[in-house]
Amino acid sequence: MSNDVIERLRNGLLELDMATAVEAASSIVEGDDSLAVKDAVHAVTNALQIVGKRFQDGEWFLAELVYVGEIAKEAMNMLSPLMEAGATESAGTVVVGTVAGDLHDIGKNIFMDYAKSAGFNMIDLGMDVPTQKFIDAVKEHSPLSLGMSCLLTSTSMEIGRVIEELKRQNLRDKVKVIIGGAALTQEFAKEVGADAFAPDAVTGTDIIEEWSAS
Ligand code: B1M
Repeated sequence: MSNDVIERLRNGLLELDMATAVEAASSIVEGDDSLAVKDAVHAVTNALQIVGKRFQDGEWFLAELVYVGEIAKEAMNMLSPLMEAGATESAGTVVVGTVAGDLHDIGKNIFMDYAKSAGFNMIDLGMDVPTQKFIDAVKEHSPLSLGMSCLLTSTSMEIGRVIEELKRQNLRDKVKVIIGGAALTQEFAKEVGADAFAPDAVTGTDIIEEWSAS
């Protein structure tokens, strides 16, 4: 697979050109090359980081942020099935959601794709997930791990709330908590009592694989 198609995907996002991004994602899917799919996911992530900087610097506005989010989701919806193709037997169940008040789900979905391809049974609670919904899902599925994604500084304390509620309901020692998303850090994870912070989807998958094996 040539680098040109990956570059076209990246440019489609950076130039807000849905047709180019979809055409490039479609070529990658037709190529059925797992390495190219990983490069493509990396290109989407990288382009969104650049977009975030443009937004932060006042070069781009909310309308552009919304549209680039739609392009990224369209491309990821096409790429996702190829990432799931490697799944074999279940390595365990993981419940995942984006915390209350937060409507970012692209990174959460990429983490889910990687974890699925490593054989995990992923239960997606979606985004803007209230504390009680996380707790109910832990009670219902008894998962190996509970994953929370968070991209806004203003909603990061939701993670602490969920962990406190797990403790209050005597569930904390029954589930490993992993957190990820651009607003979080290792220090924050320690502060709120999460078991692990994942800076990216690959590291997140490595962490739950370690938990699954132990
Ligand atoms: Co928003 N937004 N946004 N946005 N947005 C950010 C996050 C921001 C950093 C942009 C900026 O200012 N530089 C900023 C947050 C600042 C802060 O709080 N620190 C921001 C803001 C301010 C906002 C609004 C408040 C804007 C407004 O309304 N004025 C608003 C909030 C809405 C809300 O949530 N209530 C808003 C809205 C949106 C859209 C809806 C338009 C759209 C999201 C669409 C969607 O997700 N469906 C959007 C987008 C696209 C972004 C940026 C540009 C890209 C986010 C993204 O998808 N990145 C973002 C800039 C940035 O992140 N630098 C930005 C790519 C993705 C693959 O990365 O999610 O980090 P990420 O995931 C990574 C890892 O973090 C990790 O794996 C992934 C792949 O490696 N990971 C996990 C993530 N979750 C994990 C969970 C795990 C493990 C690993 O285990 C459970």
